[in-house]
Amino acid sequence: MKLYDFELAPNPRRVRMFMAEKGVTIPTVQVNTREREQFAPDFAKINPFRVIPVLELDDGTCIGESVAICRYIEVLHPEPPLMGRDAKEQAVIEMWDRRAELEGMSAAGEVVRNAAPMFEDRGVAGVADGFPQIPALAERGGKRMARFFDFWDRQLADNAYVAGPNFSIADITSFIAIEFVKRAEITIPDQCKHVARWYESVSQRPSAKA
Ligand SMILES: N[C@@H](CCC(=O)N[C@@H](CS)C(=O)NCC(=O)O)C(=O)O
Repeated sequence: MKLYDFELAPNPRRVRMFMAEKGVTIPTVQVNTREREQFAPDFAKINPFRVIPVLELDDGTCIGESVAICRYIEVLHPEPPLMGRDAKEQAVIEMWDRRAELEGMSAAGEVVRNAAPMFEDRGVAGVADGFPQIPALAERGGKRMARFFDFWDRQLADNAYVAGPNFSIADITSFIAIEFVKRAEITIPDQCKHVARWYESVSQRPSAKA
């Protein structure tokens, strides 16, 4: 089994953080997306969408998508549970994780991909060129992040963690979204005290360094 990874990329970091929480290690193959290694002809066989992370199993099956990889690891290593134990917990965690992905990661991606010079003509992950950056999308992404922080502050006012009393994959996705958007110098707004408290506690976890 091996994980196609890149230490500077946010989505692979989600998987590394998930593995670190579980004490799982998997050998990695570094795919330097800054050097465009995802566009090497052979990588299309690993992931035709040309994005990382990908988990390659010993039988050759390639699992793309961070959450699908985490799901696989969760089934093999159920402790500590990060995706819920029973039907209700699983549904609530998935709800918040999807929200973190759709409202947080995707808004952060909108900002970074449409503003950072390294993504010029590559406004969409996994495309080599021909997708110009749209500055208005970066601006709108910033507004979406403000909305994300506001919702998360309300959720974290009443909950220790994003999906309730226990740390879960929803905290990992939320944390990485905030880490990702820092590249565009967007940080937790001063008034979001609950997000700041939660972010500080997640930052202290050893897995935050994975
Ligand atoms: N939905 C995918 C997103 C994967 C993704 O966008 N990965 C980025 C790295 S964080 C990538 O490989 N980008 C390649 C590129 O920029 O062309 C997931 O959850 O794993």
